[in-house]
Amino acid sequence: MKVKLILPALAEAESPFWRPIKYSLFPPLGLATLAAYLAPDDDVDLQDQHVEPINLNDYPDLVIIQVYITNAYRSYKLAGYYRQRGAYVILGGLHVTSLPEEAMLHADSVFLGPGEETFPEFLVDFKKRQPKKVYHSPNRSLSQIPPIRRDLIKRDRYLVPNSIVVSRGCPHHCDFCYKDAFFDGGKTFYTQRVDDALAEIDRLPGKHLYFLDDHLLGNIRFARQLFDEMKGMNRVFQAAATVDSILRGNLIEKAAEAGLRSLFVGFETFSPDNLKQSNKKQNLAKDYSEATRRLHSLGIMINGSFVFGLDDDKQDVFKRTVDWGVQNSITTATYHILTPYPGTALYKKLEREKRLLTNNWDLYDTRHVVYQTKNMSADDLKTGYDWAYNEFYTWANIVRASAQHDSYKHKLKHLFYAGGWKKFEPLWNFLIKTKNLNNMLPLLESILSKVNAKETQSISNTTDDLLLLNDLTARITSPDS
Ligand code: B12
Ligand code: SF4
Repeated sequence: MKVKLILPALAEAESPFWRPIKYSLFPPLGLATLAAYLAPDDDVDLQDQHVEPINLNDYPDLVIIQVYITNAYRSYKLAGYYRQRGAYVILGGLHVTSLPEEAMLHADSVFLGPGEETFPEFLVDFKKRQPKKVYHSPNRSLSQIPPIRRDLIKRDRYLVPNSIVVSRGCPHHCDFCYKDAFFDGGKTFYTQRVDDALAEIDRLPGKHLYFLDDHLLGNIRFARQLFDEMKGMNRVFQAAATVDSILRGNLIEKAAEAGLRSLFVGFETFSPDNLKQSNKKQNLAKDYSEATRRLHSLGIMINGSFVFGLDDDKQDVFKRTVDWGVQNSITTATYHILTPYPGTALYKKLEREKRLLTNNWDLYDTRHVVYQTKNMSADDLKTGYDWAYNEFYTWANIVRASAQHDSYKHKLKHLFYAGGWKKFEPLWNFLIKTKNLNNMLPLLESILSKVNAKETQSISNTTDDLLLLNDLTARITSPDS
């Protein structure tokens, strides 16, 4: 059977503000996970439109499309195109799970929730020529899932080819998060067996790993065992976790010993009212600055996530949030305009209050205001959001934030990481064009190396790397190149 798996590009990936590097970070792990259930003699093609143009001159028997909210319209178009060519087209992912009726108009079958159970079930039905219109997965488990088809991933197109997920969902229930909607009707948080997770790690070449789990520290027993076992594996890794999990017990120390070097942390808001309204109880009365100090003392860089536009936010929220990030030496900040994804408790609340302004899903990208705001105008919210991004990433603020770390190496790593992410766009574009992105991995690994061990030697390595990167950028951006 000829099978085609497609991750269509997100709408913003083709906007004038598109930063190609942001969409060349991670390969389509969900689709590679599904591909593992196909037969060995199936002819399989996996295409990610963020890193390659989609080849439309083919006639697959089965087309599998992953639908996010801002690629929904593009997904539906592609689905229509391939159905006309006689393919059986199936749609799944976050947006299909939120709005199955909408997706059904464009597909032969739709899938709600995770695919590890429903996709193999569908394949059996499809062979018997009796596929159902809708598949829903109530029994969730990650035990005995086949190894992800990483051979289908074009590694050289991604900065972080070694992305991995060892759990699904999260133990919390924030009302703006997709999580409860996606996992509705079954378990909302579950992990792999530690042995299986370790086996998947072993399959990944090199040193660097990026855990895409919503909350890697969410199951304390699992995380403790995983980190204990990873200790001797000589890996460096990045992950995401909540503020309370950083402050509680000694799990974060164990993570650092296992190789954790950078953490995505959901601070979201400083207002207790906002936290209560969003059901983000786990952040209430937690000392955010203490969490950052603890991470920094372990040499872990921080990517802080913040949401603007919650009902208690006023005009001063932007400056306060940026200032706090700089004062607390956050390495990178991810700001979002509050976005009510369909299916979430937030969407239902704003719908009840008649505050939703549009159902144009392309605008649900956390950069646009799609709802009636409370304590500031939509224009002020958008302007404040844009200002915050620009302000946080001025060189002055990057230098100010990095200068406050105790260790010289941490200062340099901070400068390198934040500057590299936001200030070396021409270099990234060049590397993407020349398909050399993957060659930057050793550099990333070097930036993520341990802060306190062999400090002098590593400092000189890092300085060399910084000079090299500066030199490269200067050459690439010079008019002669
Ligand atoms: C990697 C990632 C990205 C990548 C995505 C590209 C890529 N190559 O995958 C990049 C960097 C581009 C990205 C960007 C953004 N992201 Co993002 N991202 C993720 C992340 C961390 C991991 C995705 C993943 O690989 N999961 C693991 C795999 C195994 O799961 P999966 O992809 O969902 O696939 C499974 C199922 O969905 C299902 N499935 C999927 N498709 C299909 C199709 C069929 C036919 C079937 C049967 C099954 C099926 O089966 C798979 C196996 O179970 C998730 C968080 C998370 N843990 O999932 C957030 C997440 C998807 N991102 C999110 C957000 C908010 C964003 C941004 C808006 C952030 C921003 N401000 O810029 C942007 C834009 C996204 C958008 N507009 O929709 C939200 C999405 C909310 C929503 N409702 O859309 C998430 C859920 C994070 C969160 N907790 O809020 N992201
Ligand atoms: S902690 Fe993060 S992943 Fe978990 S429910 Fe809240 S926003 Fe979602």
